[in-house]
Amino acid sequence: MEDCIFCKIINKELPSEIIYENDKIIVFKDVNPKAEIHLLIVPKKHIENINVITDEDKGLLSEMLIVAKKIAIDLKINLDTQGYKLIFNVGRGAGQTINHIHLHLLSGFSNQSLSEI
Ligand code: DGP
Repeated sequence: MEDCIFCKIINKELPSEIIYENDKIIVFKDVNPKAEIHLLIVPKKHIENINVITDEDKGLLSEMLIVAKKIAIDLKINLDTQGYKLIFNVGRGAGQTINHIHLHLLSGFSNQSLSEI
């Protein structure tokens, strides 16, 4: 997608702090972190949001969760003391600003309201 910021990050046309990458998924730091750890898990396939996924995307979406888990383990996030949240914003009304599916992984909160993420 020509005008998609995340497609540009995926194609390395825009810089980002990449944490993990495989042939289908990239993970990078959110430029405007709302928690100590704030990562975006992004499929390389351009899909606007959860509302337009199809059966064909089942594998990709489960892989996003598997990657989230792997990263949480790699970062040694303790589930009892810290834990993490996984969030999809779907649609402008829910705060989606980038129209390319992304899963927020957040961990380490001060007093952040969920509605601000
Ligand atoms: P959402 O509001 O759910 O669409 O989340 C989009 C997130 O993407 C938001 O938290 C800020 C982040 N973001 C926007 N532009 C960039 C960028 O150019 N680089 C990075 N690393 N993150 C970005």
